[in-house]
Amino acid sequence: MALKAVCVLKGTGEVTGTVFFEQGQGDSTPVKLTGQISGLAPGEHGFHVHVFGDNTNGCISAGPHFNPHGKTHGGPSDKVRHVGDLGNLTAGADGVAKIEIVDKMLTLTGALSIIGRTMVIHEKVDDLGKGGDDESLKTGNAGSRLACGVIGITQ
Ligand SMILES: [Cu+2]
Ligand SMILES: [Zn+2]
Repeated sequence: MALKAVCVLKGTGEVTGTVFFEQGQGDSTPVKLTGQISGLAPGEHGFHVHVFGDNTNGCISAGPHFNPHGKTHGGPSDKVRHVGDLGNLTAGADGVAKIEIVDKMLTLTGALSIIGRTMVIHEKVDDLGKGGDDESLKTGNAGSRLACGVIGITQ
């Protein structure tokens, strides 16, 4: 039986979205993400799992990128990356970004499960750790947090 999770993203502006997660048996199976985010400026926007499932003071309470292995920031296909690093979503002229991601590092089960943590969509493009400054190796210089939501279990 597949494990399933869902995340509804909201912020202080017009950006909203829903992300669906699915994973087959075993925590080494990739996680598939689908869904969409709307209300974005056209172009690329950093998209990550942040460590805390806490939105008490808005998306900022979610803390930094989920990084249980103490690595530097990277892109989803890099060996050295935060577990939460999912790169960028690309919004079209209509402001909608479709999500079609398969990620080998995320898991919905075990000690490093992302359930109870927060998905964040950012204002700017994530430079995937290649920006050449300190901030690039922490956040990818992706700017402010437009919308976020806690990842929860669904049926
Ligand atoms: Cu982020
Ligand atoms: Zn990161």
